[in-house]
Amino acid sequence: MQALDVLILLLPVAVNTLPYNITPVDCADVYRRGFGHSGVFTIYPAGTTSPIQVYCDMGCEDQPGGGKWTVIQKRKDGTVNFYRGWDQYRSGFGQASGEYWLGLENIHLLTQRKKYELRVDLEDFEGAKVHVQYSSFSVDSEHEGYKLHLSGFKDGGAGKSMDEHNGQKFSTFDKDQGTHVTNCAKSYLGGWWYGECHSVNPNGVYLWGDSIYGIGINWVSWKGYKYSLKAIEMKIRPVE
Ligand SMILES: [Ca+2]
Repeated sequence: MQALDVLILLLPVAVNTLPYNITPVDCADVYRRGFGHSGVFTIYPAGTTSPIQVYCDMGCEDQPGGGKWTVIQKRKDGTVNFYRGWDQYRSGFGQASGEYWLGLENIHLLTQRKKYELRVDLEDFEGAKVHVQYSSFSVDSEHEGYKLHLSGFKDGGAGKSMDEHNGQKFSTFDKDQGTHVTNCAKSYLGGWWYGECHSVNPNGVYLWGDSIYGIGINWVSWKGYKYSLKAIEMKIRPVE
């Protein structure tokens, strides 16, 4: 048998097994490896020596065939404190099985590798559910202040409040990079891409519905500044 024949025989096998030998970078890679159910998985956005736990949302009611979403932020019961400093927002905190923040460095590394879209699912205490989607989502490096880039808004009932944060750098109480003269992270008790200061506050204080102006988990174009949401989930997926 010629060397070329051997190569041709081996080629289909090599192609089929290839995805299984690649370390998954995100939940789309996990899905490709044959895991079609939602749950906690290990991904490697920063390389093979840096495993992190993440929640993969593999299904969505309006998207049959699997969501393949990598959840980067999740609030649902107030069990995790989100009023944290720069180092924590940079590296991530919380539990992949519950509430967490994936970490700015991980989010940056992911969106540097592939083109991603963003989906944000929101729920109030009356059981209403809405969402928004952006066809393009990326976060610059720490050197550039983890600046946010959003475009291609698609409304799922929550409105375009988050647009205001496009182009802003990330701020925490101990690192104010927001354009407003005050320290918005301190004023509104979260860590976020604050500008003048916010019109969405996903990492604000977990409060139960009606609350004090601006410090809760607000989504202004849906519920205003005085309503803190029951649940919010930010997730990203590579654009095919
Ligand atoms: Ca400021």
